[in-house]
Parts: sequence; C-alpha cells; structure tokens
Amino acid sequence: MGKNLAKKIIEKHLVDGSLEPGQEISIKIDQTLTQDTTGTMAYLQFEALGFPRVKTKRSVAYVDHNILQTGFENADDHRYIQTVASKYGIYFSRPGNGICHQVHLERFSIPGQTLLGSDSHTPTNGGMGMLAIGAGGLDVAVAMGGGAYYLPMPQVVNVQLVGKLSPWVTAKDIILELLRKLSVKGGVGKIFEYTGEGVAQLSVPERATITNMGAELGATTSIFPSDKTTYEFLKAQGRENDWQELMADEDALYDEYVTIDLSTLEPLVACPHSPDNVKRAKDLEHLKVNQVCIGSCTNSSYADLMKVAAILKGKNIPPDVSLVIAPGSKQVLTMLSKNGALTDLINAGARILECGCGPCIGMGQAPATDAVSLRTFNRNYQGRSGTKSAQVYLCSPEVAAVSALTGTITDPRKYEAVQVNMPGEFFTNDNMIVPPAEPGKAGDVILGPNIKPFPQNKPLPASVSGEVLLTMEDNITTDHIMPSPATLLPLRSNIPALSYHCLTPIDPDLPKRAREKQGGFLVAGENYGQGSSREHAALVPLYLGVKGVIALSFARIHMANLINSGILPLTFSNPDDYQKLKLGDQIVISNLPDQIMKGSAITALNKTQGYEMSLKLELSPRLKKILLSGGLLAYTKANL
Ligand code: MIC
Ligand code: SF4
Repeated sequence: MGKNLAKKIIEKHLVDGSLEPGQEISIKIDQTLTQDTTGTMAYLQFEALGFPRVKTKRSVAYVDHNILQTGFENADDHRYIQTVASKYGIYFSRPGNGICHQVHLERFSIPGQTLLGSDSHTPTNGGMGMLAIGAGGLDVAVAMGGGAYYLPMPQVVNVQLVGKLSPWVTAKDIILELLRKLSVKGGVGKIFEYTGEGVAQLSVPERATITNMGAELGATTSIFPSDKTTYEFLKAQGRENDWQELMADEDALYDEYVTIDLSTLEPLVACPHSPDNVKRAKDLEHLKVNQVCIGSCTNSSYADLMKVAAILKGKNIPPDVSLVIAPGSKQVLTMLSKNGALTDLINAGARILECGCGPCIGMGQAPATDAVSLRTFNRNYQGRSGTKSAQVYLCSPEVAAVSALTGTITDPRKYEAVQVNMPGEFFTNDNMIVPPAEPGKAGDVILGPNIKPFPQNKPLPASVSGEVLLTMEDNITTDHIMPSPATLLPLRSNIPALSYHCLTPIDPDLPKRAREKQGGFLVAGENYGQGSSREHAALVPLYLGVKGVIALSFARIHMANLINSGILPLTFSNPDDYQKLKLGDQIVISNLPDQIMKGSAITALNKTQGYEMSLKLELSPRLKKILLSGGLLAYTKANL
C-alpha cells in the first residue's frame, strides 16, 4: 500500500518507535525557530542544559512579538536573544524583519525537512511541504542540542480539495470551513494532509494560511505537497535549489478522510470568542465595524496585502473605522513600497504598523470598549485584543478590506473581484538576518535585570496533596492561564512577576489563593490549554506550587509543557467526577511513583467529600520517567 506524505517524512526522520497512531515516536529535527516571547525561556533552558552549540541544520531566533519597547524589558530580551544566538550558532532575525512564520517561509523553509518551533503556528511552514510542529521552549531547546523530538504518532487525515474557489472566496475560507465542521478540538492528535485538484489552485502563502490555522483545530500539524507551485515560489525567492518534489503515493492510505468542495464555499467569518464559531459573511452584513486589522502570520503575505491595496486604491476609510495594517515581513513591506501599493494603503487612511505580530497578540491597537474589531488573524479569544468587552471577528483580507470601506461586515461578492499575481521574483535582502559568530568568536551573552531564573521542579515525592484551587469549563486557553496583553508581555522572562496574573481572567483571586494554600490542583473540562505554545502557562503554575491539573482532556502542546515542568496532567476515568469536585476540596494521591509506574490508573482521595476517585495518566514509559525526575530538564541532564 502507498504512503501518505506525512508518514514519508516521519519515516525519514524516525529515531524511535513505530508509526502506529497513539504510540510514542521520536523524530530528528532539522530546523528550529523561536520567537522572543517564548525564546528567552528556551535559550535560558538551552544554556542550563549545557549544550556547546546547536546541532541542527538551521536554527533561527526571531524577534517579532515584543517589539513595542515601552521600557527596557523588551529591548533587554532582544539583546539577550541576539547575543545568545550569536554564541550558540543561531541566525538572528532582528526586530522589524517580520513575523517568524512568514519570514521562515520566505527565507528558510525547505520541503521534506522537519521544523520544531516554540510557537503554536509553526505548522505555517507545512504550506511548503515541511513537517513543521509547534512545541514548548524546552522541547525546542533539547532539539537545538541535537535531541530527538517525542510525540504520540498522530492519525493522518486526508483533506481532499475538490472543485474551484469562486471569486472572493479564499484560502482563509477553506480553513474556517474546516473549523466550522470540526471545532477547536477536532484536530487533536491529528495531522491534516491536503490533496486533490484544489491544491494546484493555491499559492504557497495561501497554503500557509491553511496550515497556520490548523493550530486552531488543535492539530499536531498540517501539510501540503511540494509541487510545481512550490518550485515557482522558491525560485522567486532565489532558492530553487532548496526544492524537491514531494507528495503522497497515488494509492496512499489515511486514517480519516474529509472532502471540501471549494465551489460550494462562501466568504466566512469566525465570530466571538472562538475561531470555530463560524458564520457566513452574508449573514452578518448588518454588523457595524469600528476597527479593521490586517496582518498576522495567517494573512500578511505579499499577495494578501496587494489585494488589500487594490481594493483600497483611490478610496477613503470612513471616519468611524480605524484600519491598521501590519505587514508580515520586511520583504513584503519593501515590495509594497517599491511598487506603490503602500502609497495606496496610506492614502486610503490605513495606519501602517511595524512588521510583526502587533495587535494579534494585543501588542497595541486594543479596540475601544464594546468595539467590533474585524481581523485577518487566527485567534479571537475574549480579551486577547487587550479589551475584554471587544467583539473580535476573523476573516480573509478581502472581506476585511471591503468591510473597512463600507463600515459594516460585508460579503464582497457584490463587487468586482481583484486579481493579484504572484511575483516572478521576490525582492530579497537578508540584511536584517544576522548570522551567528564563528565558534569561539562570539561576544558575551548579556542578560538584563528583568530576566529572572526559571522555576525548576523536584523529583516527584511519594505522595502529593493539596486543595482544588480553581474549577474551570471546557476550552480554557493559555491566554486565560497566562494572559499576554501589552502590559504583561514584557514580563515573559520574569516568572515571579507573571505569577500575580495567572488565571486572573477566570478568577482574579487565584494567585493569592495559590500562595496562601501553597499550591494545589487545578480542575478543568475538555481541551484544557488550547491555543499558544507558551510554556509560561505551565511554568507559572509550577512557580505557584500547582502539583497537578485534573481535566476531561488536554490540548497537545500544553499537556507536553505540563509534563516537561513535572506537573501531573490527570484525566477523569469517570467524567461525573468532574462535576463532583468542588473548590477547596482536599485531594490526596498516595504512593504516587508506584501508581505511575504500575499502569495508567491513579487513585486519588477526595478527603473533604470522603470518596475515592479514579484518574488516568496515560503516558509512555519515557514521559512517566520525566514526571518522576521532576521535568524534562532534570531528565535530559541525567540522561545526557
Ligand atoms: C500566540 O499567537 O498566541 C503566540 C503569542 O504567538 C503564542 C506564543 C506565545 O505565547 O508567546 C503561540 O501561538 O504559541
Ligand atoms: Fe504572532 Fe499572532 Fe502569529 Fe502568534 S498568531 S505568531 S501572535 S502573528
């Protein structure tokens, strides 16, 4: 039987394990990327592990999130990352050069290679035929040192794209349709592999829009074949030598199949406060918009912004709409500037931001109270924009641009569609990418006063006990666990300072209670920890003494981050126990190491209510050992 593309790449990189869905495998990592808000921790951990230099084919450190320098903190982080990168063999993409995923796609992506990134949208580069996976910083640090990356072998889902997109219907609508169908937890434990006649209609950046938002499905990653279109993109970047043809065998087998008929799709919009709350733009046409934001790693490519410029050319943004545009990269911005499209954007009244994440991570441009903000981004969790009462909607650049002109959400199909061709040659100038120093030739690594040591766990004790500190619902995001507005992002290198804000969007008293009770347990519903890869969502609870999270289910990256921090990720054997557990209940788990090593069932006592609860810890022997050691850092050091 033939093989699918994901399996072919995994097989080529397999270090250990068999490709049975659910079984733990480990793969060799060719490339890594970090960004600044997760990067400082990743490099502190890399240094703590004592590796002399990276062993990957290519590692890149980006600065793209924390680029608003309202104090010394972010600038200090940038300097630390630049100096550490130089010393250990890592390329440094300077602030202003663009969003990690967009720049990586343009300048570093290579079909068939593996990429591990400390950002949940690392699968963006799956649009180039890479096996690109998001992970916590510590996993990336280990991979930089040459260690394999461990993951449960995902199921591979074949998404067949048939038919043809109608005018004004875009790649964004394809992934919004999948989110509508499958929900934010529909992709957990899965790789989405795209095939079918629809693939050839999509450019590489359009494919990247789709693989980017596979993260919102909870997927391990998403991938497109590397074909003629991929070759043309690489050639236009002056990198045709990086190309190879890659695709699934004709008789390839998959674990699941989904078909999307492109001809039936319409312009779609994800409504507050979840990317899977998808409706037709047509059905939202009455809604007035106050702010329109265009950019993010999902939709800030050259063609995206050229379409926006073509729509806005010669027109005016109404006085009650604020339009902000953050180009994805210096390459994109330079090309818009050279061909005059930037003038069209500015002339229409757009506010042009620096190339970076910007409003997507709440780094500025927070909307007004109760405002409706229409964005081309990938996440619309409540409060992420910086304004809790704001209503954030997600859509394509085309819908965003037309709506910015009309002042209400608008189905653009009543207008004549704009056509933008991919350039035969991209303008390239890598002067904002600093190569590392030769071995032994780097200057000192410079730390700033806001960069504090990260917490480290101890080996697991014989028994753990503590109170239930908080009970939560389904789909809690890492933005709830460790909120990241512009005021808190500069504290990403300072876990003690961040600890005062842990889970405060759900309960402002949680940090105080956790301190008073000296830690305890968190209780949650399904898909706990969805969203970002920030390991701060595990390191901060660790700092506050959290010993375990008991949930109905976990999101992939967050569960790995909990284990890496030595925090127990427990699930309920009997879902009714989730309802029974109450705030303040005293939980005791005795003989813990024995229970863990014996199997997957863990018995816990609810001392307050006087009953025994059966919990599950379904982990590979290696993950169990990591927990027993007190986390991945201690485990890796002991096994180096
Ligand atoms: C995000 O989009 O949520 C982020 C900010 O890029 C995060 C990383 C972080 O929290 O630093 C992600 O997606 O992993
Ligand atoms: Fe940056 Fe937003 Fe992409 Fe995260 S999702 S990497 S914040 S642009």
